Amino acid sequence: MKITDIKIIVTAPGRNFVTVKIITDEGLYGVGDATLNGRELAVAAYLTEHVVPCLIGHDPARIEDIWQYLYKGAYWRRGPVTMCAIAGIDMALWDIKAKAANMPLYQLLGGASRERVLCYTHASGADIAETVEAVGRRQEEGYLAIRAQTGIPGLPPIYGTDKSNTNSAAADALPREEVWSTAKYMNYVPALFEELRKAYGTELHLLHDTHHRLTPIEAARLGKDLEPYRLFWLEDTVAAEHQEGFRLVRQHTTTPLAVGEVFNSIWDCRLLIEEQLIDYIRTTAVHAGGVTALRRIMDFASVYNVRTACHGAMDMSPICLGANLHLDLWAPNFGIQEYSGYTEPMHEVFPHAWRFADGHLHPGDTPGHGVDIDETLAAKYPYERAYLPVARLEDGTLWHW
Ligand code: GCO
Ligand code: MG
Repeated sequence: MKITDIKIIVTAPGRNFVTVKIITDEGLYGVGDATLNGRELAVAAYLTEHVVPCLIGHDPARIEDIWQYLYKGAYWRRGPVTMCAIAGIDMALWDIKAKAANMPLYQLLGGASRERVLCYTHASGADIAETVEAVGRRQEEGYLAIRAQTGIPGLPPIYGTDKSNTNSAAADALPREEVWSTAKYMNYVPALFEELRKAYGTELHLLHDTHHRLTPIEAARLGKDLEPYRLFWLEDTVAAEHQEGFRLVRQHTTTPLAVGEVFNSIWDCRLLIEEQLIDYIRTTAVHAGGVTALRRIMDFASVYNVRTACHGAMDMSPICLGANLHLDLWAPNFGIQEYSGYTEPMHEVFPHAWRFADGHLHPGDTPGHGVDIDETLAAKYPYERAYLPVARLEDGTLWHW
């Protein structure tokens, strides 16, 4: 089999997605997600200009060799743009291999280790009362694990609580700015979890994301303050590049810790996993170099009893979610899968075999990873420049978002 063509498809059915479609001389094709939120066209150009010409005529079965060729062969390693580009190609190649074998991808990885995949979704509100209600609505939809984020009275909407978050494209020509106060946040947020436990009891899994905004000592204190409410995890406490910072957080709290959604390679996870400073690793197929690389991270984590928790917000396309779900079904050290859901046009542009029921996901049994792209429909949603927001402290200092 030979690769005859590779299309890079950019579409915005509510937000921008970059999709790789690899076509072969035997009529089989595969698709992969290469979306990097807010920097989509950088990845599309990387692929079109630098990657696609190298792969025409190659054997799509040689996934590992192509991965190494794109990683080592570029000389410039890692980084989100490079790793998303490699991921798009890699997911499409695994899709082709599994279709050629007439098997769902999880069978090629070693088969299912479980019947279904536990997922968590998002709930948020402007204040504690609104957030408590939002969590209740999600629970009624069947979710068993819910990430709760609350706005802080007196401050404009903050991370995870601004409803326009889903797409800052049309409304804002430039990044929206949010205001952040660590002190106000840390005084307010423990009461949210106290109220959630009062309202819904101890069985519901509750998660919380601080989006890299705390210092290690602040994170340690928040972890301690939240201990009575038995969180499933506290996510992204400190800036992700500051891996040593987790030593201090870990020494002080028994609240489980998760991190890694902005990591791009196994090297970014190494210290945290080797020293068992975290409980969950959040790398995801699109940002960490595809199925080949994510499987390696999952295996490495399994050696240290760190569990998987793939990033699965709406800015990863349904193709990335599909690839993650095959890995989730297989991984012996699976923990949980994030699933924030998609809008109707997104479901239509990316028809998929994966399905949600009773708080769980399943990748489906269609050969390949089971997700496709409807190119005719995709063409109806042209790219629109969009940015993630930025955060500033009350005095104007730029902060982590
Ligand atoms: C999460 C993330 C997202 C990110 C978004 C960035 O835990 O799902 O923090 O909300 O902010 O994916 O593109
Ligand atoms: Mg997060």
